[in-house]
Amino acid sequence: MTHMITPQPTPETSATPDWLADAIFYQIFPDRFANGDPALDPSDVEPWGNEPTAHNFFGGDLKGITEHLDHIISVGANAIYLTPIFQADTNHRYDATDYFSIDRRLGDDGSFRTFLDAAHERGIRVVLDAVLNHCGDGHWAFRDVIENQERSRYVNWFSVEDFPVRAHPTPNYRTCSGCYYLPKWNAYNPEVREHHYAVARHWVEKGIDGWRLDVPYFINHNFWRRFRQEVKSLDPDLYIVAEEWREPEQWLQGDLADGTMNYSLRDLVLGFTADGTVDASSYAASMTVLHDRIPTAARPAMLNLLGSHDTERVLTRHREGIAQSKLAYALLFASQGTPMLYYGDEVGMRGENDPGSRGCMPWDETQWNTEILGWVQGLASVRRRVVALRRGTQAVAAVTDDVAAIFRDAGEQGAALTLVNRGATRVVVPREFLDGSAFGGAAIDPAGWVVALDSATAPNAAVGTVVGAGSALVLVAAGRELE
Ligand SMILES: [Ca+2]
Repeated sequence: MTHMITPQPTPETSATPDWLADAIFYQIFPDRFANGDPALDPSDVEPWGNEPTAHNFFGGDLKGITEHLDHIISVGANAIYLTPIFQADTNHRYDATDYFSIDRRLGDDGSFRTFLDAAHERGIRVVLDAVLNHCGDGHWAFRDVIENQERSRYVNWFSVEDFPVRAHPTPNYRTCSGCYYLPKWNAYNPEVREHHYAVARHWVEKGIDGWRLDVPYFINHNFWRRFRQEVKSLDPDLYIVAEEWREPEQWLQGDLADGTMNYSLRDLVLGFTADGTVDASSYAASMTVLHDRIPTAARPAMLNLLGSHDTERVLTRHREGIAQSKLAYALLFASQGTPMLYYGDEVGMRGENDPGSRGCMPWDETQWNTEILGWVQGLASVRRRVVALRRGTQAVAAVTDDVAAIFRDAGEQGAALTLVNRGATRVVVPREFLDGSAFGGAAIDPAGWVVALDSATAPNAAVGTVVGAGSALVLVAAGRELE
């Protein structure tokens, strides 16, 4: 009998969800956001606000998030990305022990239902973390392998080299990046794939609005192609966003993810506002290259960010520079793609990279930096009101070495121009940036701009055409008349 290999059908592709153009995300690390139910705290819980370490717990939970949805609304966000919430052993929960249950320290199915309903009632969508490359060494299937060794029913759910299974000094099974407590799933095993797709369907059926794919580059594309089909067949409006640090386009051809975490944009913005390694010309040129690498349909679905649980915090990266941090936020909210705030950055939290950036959200408002909060709220508010900032095309140019300009054009629906001056002197904005010709001849009435937001503390006489030293200016214009 001849064994035929069935040709693969053309991969199914689908459009990116429209709601992403209007979304502003807020990322939460659940152990550190708010403690709403002390009864769930682990016995070794530490006082809220202590130094975060790789191992300590602070008792944050789903009830705490539910109780603070008004804060998320007040910042201007309408979507939440939660890092993992399933049963696990660590505070970060990237080591799932059971993907079908909520971690007992966070709550249960009931508190998840309450949280999700409360979020949806307020118009907030919820995206969860799909950590499917690896689990924790406490996962029931891996425990079974430890217990029964080569006789385990689940032995081929992992990639074990020889027996007995050993974690030290070097694990003899595949892991995530050599980490012994993160055994890697054997994604080539159909049973594992079915388990993972069942996880995806389970939480979609509970009502979530999307999945963020953790280290998707460690699993083959066929796995994610089918993942997308499974998820999108339940609801094409679900958002799939891939973690990605350098090469976004591989995920964005319509068959894998809708968008990626835009760390490339982060590098450019922070290079310009924080590090001084990127001047306005190279910022503009690199932003244009990045824009052109991303397919048109995926551009509004990119998840733009300045920081996350895997980086240092925005204010820390700017060496406590509040004015410079505000410039970075101006560029974030001016850019095409959905902006994401990392919890606490909006009130000026500080923190070095993991574990420093995973501190406890301060709920004593006297500890908040109201200048940063007011600025972020202002940017979010303008973005909500101005169609061009959400849905306009994007062109980026340099006015001087220190002044970058992002032009967003929605034609009849208006335009927006964000100017960011990191330099020490005020700059008069040349006419070609106001009439649109610097951005490819968009033909805007140069007198038609209105100041929507200006971070300069001192008023200046020619406001609207001058961007102050170390400040950002957001201009908006009504739409062009049809010719
Ligand atoms: Ca708690």
